[in-house]
Amino acid sequence: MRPEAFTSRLHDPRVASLLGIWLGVTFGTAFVTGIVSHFMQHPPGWLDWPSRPVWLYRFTQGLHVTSGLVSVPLLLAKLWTVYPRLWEWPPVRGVAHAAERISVVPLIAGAIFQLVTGIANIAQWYPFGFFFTVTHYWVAWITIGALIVHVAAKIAVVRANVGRDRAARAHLTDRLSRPEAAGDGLSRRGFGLAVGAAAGVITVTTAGQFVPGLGDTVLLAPRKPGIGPQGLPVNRTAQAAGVLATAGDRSYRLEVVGPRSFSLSLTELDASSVVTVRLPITCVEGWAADATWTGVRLADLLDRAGVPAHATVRVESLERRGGYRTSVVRPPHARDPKTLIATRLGGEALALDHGYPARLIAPDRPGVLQTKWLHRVVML
Ligand SMILES: Nc1nc2c(c(=O)[nH]1)N[C@H]1C(S)=C(S)[C@@H](COP(=O)(O)O)O[C@H]1N2
Ligand SMILES: [Mo]
Repeated sequence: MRPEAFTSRLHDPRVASLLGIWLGVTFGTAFVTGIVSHFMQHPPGWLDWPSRPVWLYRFTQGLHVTSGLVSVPLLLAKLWTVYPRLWEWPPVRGVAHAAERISVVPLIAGAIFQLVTGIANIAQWYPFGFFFTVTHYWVAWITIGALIVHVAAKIAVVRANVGRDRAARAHLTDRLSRPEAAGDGLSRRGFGLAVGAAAGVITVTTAGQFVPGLGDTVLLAPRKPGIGPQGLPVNRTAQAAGVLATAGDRSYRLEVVGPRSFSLSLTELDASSVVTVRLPITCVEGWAADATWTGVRLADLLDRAGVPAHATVRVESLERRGGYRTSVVRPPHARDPKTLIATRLGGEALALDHGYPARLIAPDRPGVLQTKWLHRVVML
């Protein structure tokens, strides 16, 4: 376990520093975009997310998932590069050194946890007993806190390692293994190319799920834009949501509850002044798919019910259980002329799995808030 025992040239401080910089970029991106996604789904009282630009959430969430996936080869490479450090001797050289070493534990544990749970969520695989979004959110804070401590502790070392000043590098006591020339196995350049190629392949085969027109390159994602009923993926089917009987019921009516409540049958809804808009569904799992929706403007229904312009409303599904059976719509979205209670998709009646008889579709909004199988709109 002495440093001489690790003969690979890749246990090298410059390699570790370069990987560290890239990981800082990808984890920083995933953190910021993750916070955006969290506060879009759970906005504090003082915050009204804008409903424009239409593509904003598609962009931030696509970046979130892509930066997380690209972190996988980077993190594995980094852990390989630095693992001889585990056997560093003496294990601690004072308080600052001890603090720096201990901060690496939540950093590594948190980073691995975030990547594993994020990928499990994309695969809709929940072997763990906790609720994904809440845990993923809180562990993000722990991980980013540990990352900031780590960057603060290492910034001087990284500067010296990647800078042009060779003298500065020579002064470093921060050696991972024997000095340069020594070592065997893969060269540093070969390693860099391999890690870069892995990151590149992951980007190309997953980013197409949110970049318009690149759907055909999506080889690694479990759901692909363009594939599914009416050319659109489905996350929760009507059967899974337990709405097969209620959604198909001919006595269906949409209730609008406000100062002047009223209700409409599906025929009446279709006969109202309908408009057609092109908007994406943007799932938190990273896929986005454009579609053409036809329906009544939510704002028109709210006006008719006498709901004031500054009011917040809630849309409610026929679904009886499930975390996404209702969603809150604040004024920027409720009053946006592109926000519809849609009854048609691509010119046809909505498929049962896409929310027949009626669903919400709004611009710049996470998929989890695009509630399907609507039966009530309530002023809060
Ligand atoms: N009632 C209800 N609506 C829902 C959901 C749900 O589970 N229940 N899932 C949401 C999620 S996570 C997404 S991504 C979109 C997907 O819409 P689609 O299945 O029509 O593509 O529906 C949303 N609407
Ligand atoms: Mo979703």
